[in-house]
Amino acid sequence: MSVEILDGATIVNFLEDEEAFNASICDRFAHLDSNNDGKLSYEEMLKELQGLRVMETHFGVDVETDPDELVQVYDSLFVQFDHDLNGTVDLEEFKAETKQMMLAMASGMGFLPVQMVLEEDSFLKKAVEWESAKLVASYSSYPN
Ligand SMILES: [Ca+2]
Ligand SMILES: [Ca+2]
Repeated sequence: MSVEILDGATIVNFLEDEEAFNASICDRFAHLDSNNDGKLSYEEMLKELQGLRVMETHFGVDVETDPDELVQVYDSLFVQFDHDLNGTVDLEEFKAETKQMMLAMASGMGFLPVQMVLEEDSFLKKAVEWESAKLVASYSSYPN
């Protein structure tokens, strides 16, 4: 966990860099796919879904702590990812839905920088790292 400052533009720029975004999606997918069958089951997705709930909490969305309600929330989040409703989430579905969620989050944040606590391997953390790597690259390209 670390505390970072980011705004909507950080996320959008990261999403627009296909190469960087695809690489982080593949990383994350492989990390979640614990039995390496190329698909994410509900159990494998649970870790990611719980992370998404954490993010929503940061954005001040009402959080239901009733365990039954929570199961329903995870179910509906899973179905949101599982576009063809075959019970598993493949890489394409994971990528498409993650992108949607990130865009929704970015437009919710707007252009006012916010301070957030980020998990080490989360997408937001990757977006922040990506941005600072790009800044360093642009500084070092200035003539001395
Ligand atoms: Ca799997
Ligand atoms: Ca599916």
